Amino acid sequence: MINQKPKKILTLCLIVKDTRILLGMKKRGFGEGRWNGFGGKLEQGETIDAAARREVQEESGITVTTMNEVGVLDFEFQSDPTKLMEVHVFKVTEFSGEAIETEEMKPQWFEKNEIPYSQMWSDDEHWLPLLLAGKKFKGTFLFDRPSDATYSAKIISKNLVEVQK
Ligand code: 8OG
Repeated sequence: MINQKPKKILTLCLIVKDTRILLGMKKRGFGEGRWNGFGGKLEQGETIDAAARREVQEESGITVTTMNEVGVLDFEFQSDPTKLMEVHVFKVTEFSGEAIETEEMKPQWFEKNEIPYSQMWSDDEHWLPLLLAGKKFKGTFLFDRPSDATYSAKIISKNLVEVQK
């Protein structure tokens, strides 16, 4: 039996307004030093939707009004085949409040054509353009090993497809 650990479910929300997207610089923990959307793990008994809204609030100060799930990404790691992550990606299109810096994240608005891909997770340049183009997708990325503050995981293989719903 190879996959003994349960799949870890995570959320990731991208807030998009007109020509811009809000990203946060992760100040600590997993993903530190990279720009990313807002999200994280589910709390005990929490739905994926509720977890996504809570994480946006906690990490950016923004309250989500309208969001849609646009993608599901599976992440696998060659260094640890039992580590499986399933990230539910949401596009937030209506919200209230202003982005504020929190303990975890420093938010900043970027023009859609000036996204700092070189300071983001290596998979983002593949699927984020689909999100910005209004597409839905699902994908699997196999990385060499998990990223940390000094190492950016390399993609060994990927399978990313657009889906209709
Ligand atoms: O709770 P924590 O901060 O550890 O959650 C990790 C966040 O990072 C969560 O929102 C999911 C997100 N995330 C990954 N992997 C990747 C990835 O490859 N790309 C992007 N953009 N986000 C990721 O866990």
